[in-house]
Amino acid sequence: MLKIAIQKSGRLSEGSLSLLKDCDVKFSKGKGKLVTPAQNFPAQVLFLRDDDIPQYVEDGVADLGIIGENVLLEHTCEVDLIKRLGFSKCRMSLAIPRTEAYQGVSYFDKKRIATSYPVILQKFLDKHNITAEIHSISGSVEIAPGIGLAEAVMDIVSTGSTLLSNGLKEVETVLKSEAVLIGNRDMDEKKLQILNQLMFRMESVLKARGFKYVLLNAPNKNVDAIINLLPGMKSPTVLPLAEQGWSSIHSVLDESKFWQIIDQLKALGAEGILIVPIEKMVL
Ligand code: PRT
Ligand code: ZN
Repeated sequence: MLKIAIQKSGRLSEGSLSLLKDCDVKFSKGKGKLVTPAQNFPAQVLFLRDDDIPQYVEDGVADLGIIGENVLLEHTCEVDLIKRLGFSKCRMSLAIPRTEAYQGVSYFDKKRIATSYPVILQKFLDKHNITAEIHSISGSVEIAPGIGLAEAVMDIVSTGSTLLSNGLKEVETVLKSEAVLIGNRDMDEKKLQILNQLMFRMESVLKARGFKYVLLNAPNKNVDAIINLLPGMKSPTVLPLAEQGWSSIHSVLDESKFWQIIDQLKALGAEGILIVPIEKMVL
């Protein structure tokens, strides 16, 4: 039985729940429940505060955990980073009042910086040979300059609107973060076997994200040119259409590339273009 800790409620919950669901690990998330067994996989899901997860995984209370990479780096715990999961992306940045002129990191020398992530900030300051006073506070970091507690902040930024509405501007990215899967270092053979099964599922789910299945019809004379635009997993499938001189082309495509090539596809006579989501991809 593998014990998987995920955030009870917050910015990681939805992504963690949908990843497990896409891996076909089914369980009911009853209100107020702290632990629930999976119905069709040898696992239990624990619902915890994200900050508690690294320690629980280190101690073996949970075998696996899903947390933000920022939390992992702040809590220097003895756990393994098994996989980056691609959701809950954000960055940790230094920000200063909008009206201040900024010429580089030396700005922070001798300044007071408020943050909830003193370990990460200290590492950044050391790397840049900056001596600053770190004010460790647990929430609402962005108000610190306004109330005279600090001259700068280091906080998590996603859209940037929190900084903006507090009269701050982002001046340095300290690190980029996303959800990560962490694991206990002493799992026994049985647990490692279940972990292998879960990783196989997770990798096929994560690989499929960001890719689409493309189907289109094209005149035969342009099939080669269109195939050149559509690098499939191996090579695209080309099938003759009932209509003479036309073919149907099927391929897998990086979603972000689709909008770059759509005009070229149309210029080559592609018609009836369908873009279909892929649930899992086993290579
Ligand atoms: O209750 P619990 O302790 O479990 O949750 P929490 O309140 O500590 O964490 P939560 O749910 O806020 O965030 C969990 C994780 O999500 C973080 O550790 C990050 O890895 C990731 N994440 C992604 C974010 C954001 N985006 C984010 N925007 N965490 C926090 N924010 C906050 C940020 O602190 C700031 O107040 O959102 C504000 C900035 O957002 P923008 O969009 O205005 O820039
Ligand atoms: Zn937290």
